[in-house]
Amino acid sequence: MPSDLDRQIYKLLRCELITEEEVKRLCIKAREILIEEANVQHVDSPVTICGDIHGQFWDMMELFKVGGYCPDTNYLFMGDFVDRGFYSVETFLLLLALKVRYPERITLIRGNHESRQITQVYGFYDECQRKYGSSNVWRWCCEVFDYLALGAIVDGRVFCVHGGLSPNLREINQIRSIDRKQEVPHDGPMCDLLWSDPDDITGWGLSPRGAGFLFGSDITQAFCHENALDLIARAHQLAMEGFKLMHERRIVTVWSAPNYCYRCGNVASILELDEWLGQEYKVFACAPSDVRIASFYDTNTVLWLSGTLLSPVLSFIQFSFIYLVYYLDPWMNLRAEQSAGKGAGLFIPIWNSITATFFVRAIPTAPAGELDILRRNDSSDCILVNDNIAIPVKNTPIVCMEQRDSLDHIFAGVERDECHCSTNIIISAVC
Ligand SMILES: [Mn+2]
Repeated sequence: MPSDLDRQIYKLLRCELITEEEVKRLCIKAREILIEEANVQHVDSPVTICGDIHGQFWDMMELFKVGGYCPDTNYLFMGDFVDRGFYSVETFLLLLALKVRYPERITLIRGNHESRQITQVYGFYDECQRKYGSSNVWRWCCEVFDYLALGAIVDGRVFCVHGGLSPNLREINQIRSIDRKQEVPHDGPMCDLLWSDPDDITGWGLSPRGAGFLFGSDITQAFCHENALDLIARAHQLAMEGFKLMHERRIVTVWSAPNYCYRCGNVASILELDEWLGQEYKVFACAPSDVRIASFYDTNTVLWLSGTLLSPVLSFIQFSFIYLVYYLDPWMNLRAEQSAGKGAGLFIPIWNSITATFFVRAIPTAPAGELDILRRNDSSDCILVNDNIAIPVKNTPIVCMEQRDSLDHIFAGVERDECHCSTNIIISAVC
């Protein structure tokens, strides 16, 4: 007989929600486990190290396909489980359920997005509201965030952290004295560990993120020497090839969100450390024929679609707007993130509601002959417009398919499921 927890894991593996009551119990249980962990948790090899996931649930399923399933494979996730993607709730709850079920097999450390302030701006808060109708789930998850470890060390030789180093921390031992059970502070060593980035500079530099620091090769070398480390593994920065070695291969960025934000066109990777700490990077692409969602677009506004067709003139204006928004939006978000650092205020929510309004309204005006239906496991049907932008049916999310083809070229040798697309289905068939 599977336990309640196993049943919840099966549900979450299918990307289905568990009840609010179950979330509450799961979070309490997770906190009991996490509170026992050290600020820098000791982990034994072999272990598979993963970077940012950002709520891209189906892409995380790709990760498990490539890396093996928990508990057969030991995992270390370096934070940023939530925000931006469309399935932050399912993603984080699944990882948390696995943590409670197999506490020795999976290690979760905190990213800068595991914070009350950041999740209110970048999507997790809204997603909890939308999926549960209240902010309870968000609140309980944030309480769990406060207990996540700040780093981990594999066999005493590989230091893992979400962001990077801090000018206030010369030794790993100093991290142990931090009181981590709090919201991520705006500055200080705890903040730096979650926000800093390696860079091609000497010494320390100001971070354009507005939090944490930039640090050069000399800093990395000194830290590794001082703490007898082979390698620092960190996440936090998009790497188009999935990972990026820097500072004479002493530090690596591991990035595990393929086609980040459903539009960046990057591949992702995981780092497998064997018993002898040998490194193998496994690269993977986004989930095939999955719903590629722009998290920014509130899917509820899509519901108006059924039955609504606009006048031809209005249609033309709006259809032009869609392209404007489509190309401006990634740039705007990037700009916002760069200048955001510790809280972007109202900028992103306002921009998102503008884009949501126009993006969604413009879509049904596409010529009917160019619409295809994309199907995935019955659960997420959507319509492709010009092979480029897709809109949902039945309240599934908006998708951008643009990078699909280019990725297919890169991964010609990699086995992938086929998209099942039927052609030329007119819009009336799906409304
Ligand atoms: Mn990050």
